[in-house]
Amino acid sequence: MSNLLVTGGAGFIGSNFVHYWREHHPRDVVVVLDKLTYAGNLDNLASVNGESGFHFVHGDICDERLVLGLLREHSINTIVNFAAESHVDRSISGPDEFVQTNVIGTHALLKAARAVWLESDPPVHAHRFHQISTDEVFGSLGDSDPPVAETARYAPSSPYAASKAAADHLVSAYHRTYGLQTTISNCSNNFGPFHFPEKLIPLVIVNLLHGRAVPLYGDGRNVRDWLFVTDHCRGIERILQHGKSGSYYNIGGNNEWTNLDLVRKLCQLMDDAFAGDPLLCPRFPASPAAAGGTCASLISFVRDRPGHDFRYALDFSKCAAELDYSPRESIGVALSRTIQWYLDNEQWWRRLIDADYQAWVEQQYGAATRLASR
Ligand code: NAD
Ligand code: TDX
Repeated sequence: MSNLLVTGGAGFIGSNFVHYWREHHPRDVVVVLDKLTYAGNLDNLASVNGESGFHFVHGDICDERLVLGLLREHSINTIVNFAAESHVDRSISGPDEFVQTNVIGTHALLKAARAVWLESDPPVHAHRFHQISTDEVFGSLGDSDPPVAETARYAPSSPYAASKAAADHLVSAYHRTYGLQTTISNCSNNFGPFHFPEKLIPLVIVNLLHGRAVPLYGDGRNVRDWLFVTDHCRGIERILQHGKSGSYYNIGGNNEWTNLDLVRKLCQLMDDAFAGDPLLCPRFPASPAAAGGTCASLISFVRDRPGHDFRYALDFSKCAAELDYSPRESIGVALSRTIQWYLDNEQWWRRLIDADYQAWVEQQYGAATRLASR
């Protein structure tokens, strides 16, 4: 039995992980520590909040004393660190918070873990610090480059990626220098329920429903590898259970798409959803699909993201061989399920489309891309 501290557990992947873990390990204790930034949302945890064995703590990972107290109070033996500023575009317009949370915050967690697990009397021998990292730390690939393995050099492009790379180096240093038991996973672009609608897939879904332009950066030829969030959670579970301390593991999706092809696929799936459900037309009358048109008419090319990485792709053969990991979800089915989740949970994303957020999106990409509100 484990007692987990899940930092950033009210965000997109963290909350999916909490649900996954509670379902598969119901006897474990799960403590979520989350600052509830714009990206953190207690609604994501509504179905578990108040249950026995689950605790939510509103706080900052940079607060080392708070973390020390939580590790002791709940006899935590596993930390899974999802907490981060996670949006590349925001890191370009304001990098400071990325350094603060992603670097200083991870270091505060490491210091607390070292104090409680290694320096207390008696030390906690069976412990694990797991860091959630990203494919972005490896930098951009060309069209014909092979997918990157764990041994590839870190070459981050954006302030976001650089802050994640710095955090990973600190985690690795705490393993080599102090003997902290650590693992790091680098994963591809996730998608699925509870994804904040500033990231490509949920932004496209919400804009299509409102007849708003879908902004594709540059020529739309950049490539991302897509991973359904539940596959990611299963990969993390394997690493926590069987991963070797001090190791890095790639969790890939084997699902490379150009942004343009992915958005076209989403448009097609949305057209199909409207064709199959007459109730969607009165709910979302501004969508082109409501008037028998096609959602693809909303695709619009906008100025490129500065330093936009061309392609990411992960070689996850180590995870497959050592941990028997492979992604299970097919992209078509998983995208349809994701669209359906957004259709079924309109209240969830409506609340997020507030004035502050709209102002930020508009400032970044122009009025045409602004999300609609009621
Ligand atoms: P997210 O932005 O949806 O969630 C981040 C969460 O961290 C939020 O709940 C936020 O409130 C919380 N948080 C932020 N600063 C905090 C602080 N100082 N103290 C405590 N909590 C804080 O992010 P996500 O997409 O769920 O990503 C989770 C992790 O996975 C991140 O570390 C990210 O770098 C990594 N990752 C994400 C993807 C992806 O496709 N989304 C891919 C690879 C890696
Ligand atoms: O409006 C958009 N238009 C567009 O063309 C947005 C939001 C994105 N894009 C492009 C940029 C990327 O090539 O789509 C691709 C995906 O963009 P994001 O959803 O912003 O994700 P990305 O920048 O690839 O980073 C994501 O995956 C790696 C997560 O946000 C990171 O946290 C993670 O580390």
